[in-house]
Amino acid sequence: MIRATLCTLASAAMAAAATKPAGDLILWYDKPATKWEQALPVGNGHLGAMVFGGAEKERIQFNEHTVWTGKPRSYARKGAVKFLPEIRSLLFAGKQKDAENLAMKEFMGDPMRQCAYQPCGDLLLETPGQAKAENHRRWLDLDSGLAITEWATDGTTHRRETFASHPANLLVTRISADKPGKTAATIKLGCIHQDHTITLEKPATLVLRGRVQADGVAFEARAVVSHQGGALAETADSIQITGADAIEIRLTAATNVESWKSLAADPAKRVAETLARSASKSHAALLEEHLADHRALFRRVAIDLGRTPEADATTDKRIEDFKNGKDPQLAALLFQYGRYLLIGSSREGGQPANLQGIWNESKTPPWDSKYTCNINTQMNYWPAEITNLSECHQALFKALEELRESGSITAREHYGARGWALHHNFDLWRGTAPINHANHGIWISGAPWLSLHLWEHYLFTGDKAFLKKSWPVLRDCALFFTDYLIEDPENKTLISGPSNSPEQGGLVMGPTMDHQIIRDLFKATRQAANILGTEKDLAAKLDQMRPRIAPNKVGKHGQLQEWMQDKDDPKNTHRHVSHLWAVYPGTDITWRQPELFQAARQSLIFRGDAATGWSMGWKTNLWARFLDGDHAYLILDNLLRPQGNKKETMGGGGMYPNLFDAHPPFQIDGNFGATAGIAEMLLQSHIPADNGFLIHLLPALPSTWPAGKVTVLRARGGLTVDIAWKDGKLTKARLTPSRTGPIHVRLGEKVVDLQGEVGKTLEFNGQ
Ligand code: FUC
Repeated sequence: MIRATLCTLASAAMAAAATKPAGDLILWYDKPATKWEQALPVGNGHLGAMVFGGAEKERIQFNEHTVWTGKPRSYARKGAVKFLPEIRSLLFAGKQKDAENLAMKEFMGDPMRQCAYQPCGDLLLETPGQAKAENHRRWLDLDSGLAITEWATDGTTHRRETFASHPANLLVTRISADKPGKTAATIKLGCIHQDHTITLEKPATLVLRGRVQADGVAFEARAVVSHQGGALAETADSIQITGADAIEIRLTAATNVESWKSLAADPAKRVAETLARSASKSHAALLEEHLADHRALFRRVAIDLGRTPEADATTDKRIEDFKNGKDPQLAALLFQYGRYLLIGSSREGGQPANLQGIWNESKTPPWDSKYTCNINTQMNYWPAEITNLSECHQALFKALEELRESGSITAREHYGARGWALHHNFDLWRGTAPINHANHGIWISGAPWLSLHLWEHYLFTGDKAFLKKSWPVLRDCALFFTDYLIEDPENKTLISGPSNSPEQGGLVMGPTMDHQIIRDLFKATRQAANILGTEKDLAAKLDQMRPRIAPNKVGKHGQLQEWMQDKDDPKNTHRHVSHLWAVYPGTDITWRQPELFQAARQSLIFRGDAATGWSMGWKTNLWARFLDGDHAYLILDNLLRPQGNKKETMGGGGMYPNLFDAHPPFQIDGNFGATAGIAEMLLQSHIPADNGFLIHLLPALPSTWPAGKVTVLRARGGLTVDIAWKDGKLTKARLTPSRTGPIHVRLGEKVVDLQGEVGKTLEFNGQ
């Protein structure tokens, strides 16, 4: 009797709890979001939105990629170059503070701060009478790009679906129920910018017009409402639908930003054109178009790291429990989420993914939600090539063309040099001059590090037309350094400076990271010149300068030196691991140079495993390159902890409930770093091997993932690669080359040479 009662109670409780939606490529929750970091992101590279998923009240907070503070301007300080020789002399004389003081006075950008990415507005939905909603569940389906909320009231199940269509440039929300006539909502817009109006235009359209500041970015957003059945009523700023079968809202937004140089565009015209383009398309047709576009990118890669019943729990619970080591599918989900976020925040024709991708709800976001390029912007794009989203890289490449132009002024005014320069940040207005403070803002490797992304794209795709188009950016970047590098009076090597090892140690001459990057830049530019059959003189000059650049050095603690002097502190656990750039993402130090490789590894051990979000992203990749899968996994494990718990995450970094990476605060780079890191654990292709690259299969497989499968990754040399493994050993790899010739495959210590034929898939089982 008692037993029966307990069972009944238990099953009643189970019936009330929401059940997991179908599929494993989902983030799901059984409560609405109360905080932004619980809401679920959708995006199309132009518009981004965070869906809170409430029943009675819904908030869909949206962004448009060009809503920023400020306006077009140059940040270069005229005549700063006059002070360059003195800053260098002071640094050579060991007078760092004097050099920094002089630089603060005469060498920094004008102004010394850059602008901030801004929110656009809110789409607000109210459905009275839902306070007693049951079986509430909300989820994000990575495979379809749909954010869905479902709940039941009085026997009716209600459903809301939101997606961001790239082809239509629309944010589309559909509300429906499993019974006719039961769908109702009051629809409003909101905005936190002071200077805004919200009006109603017939038929059934809400219009938000606003300005970030008087002479700056102006924007318009329009929400067009339609309904099947029921009745419509309007007020001056809201639309009310009652008794309908379904409601659809199509929202788009645009600004007056014509380019980084002009505010001459007409937001109203843009919005009208966008809406008109799909006005005749049904909801089903819009959805179909969106799914085709999204899946063409997303479905290229599938990953299976194993599945346990833990994968049925809500995502926030899974993050809490990940430490138990029983939920490998969460790592696979994190991997795919990084790909999803890149598709959502970086599409051709849009701005590149910023510190928060495309999602931001604050007028004063952390670090302005701009582009910090002493690690963060680059990390955003680490997964782009290897995880088969090459097209998503294009938004960054467009920005590089623009930075080449704005950076040429900085090169001239600050360094008296040809080519272009970029310091540790840029913004919508393509600021390139040093900002914030001389002790970390004067860092010269923004341009070459980002330019190397062009070269990487070429290595992965083999696209010569692309290389030709990108050549001016690459060439001018190298040209800058032929003018900029200076001879070290002591040992006569060529060194960089004034610069810093991000973001510590202050202003110095010759930080190791700069030299590693410049060496790789010279090598890539030289090879590109060769491939394109152009600029022999420049190529010869690069050949001549490259060996003279200050080499990597091993210091007294067995570490790789971060600076010219052997002054590293083995107790330094700073989040930046800049001098390890040559191991990842660079290629200057590999296991083929055992002494330097060992020293770099020692440096990473000194830095420790505790870190902020992105730093863990970087360390995952580094341990993968050190061919230590278990250590790479350990870092990933730390990253997959609930954020804010210093003890568990060993540094405060981790994950928010919506699987957004926590620096903390939210910074998207850690998501991308984790995705790239998981890929790098399964496949590496950075080491040249006669006319191609060594394809290293399962280079850092952790013991926690004994069996699994990944399809279809990309490797340098234009290969696509599928890998399956069991009991920690390769069972089958499939390699499809884009050209005919030998393929060198490495598995464990063994290298096997296969003969590849263009477009023909080779199967390899390790023999
Ligand atoms: C760099 C990092 C910080 C932060 C900021 C956006 O300055 O050192 O940790 O990620 O970028």
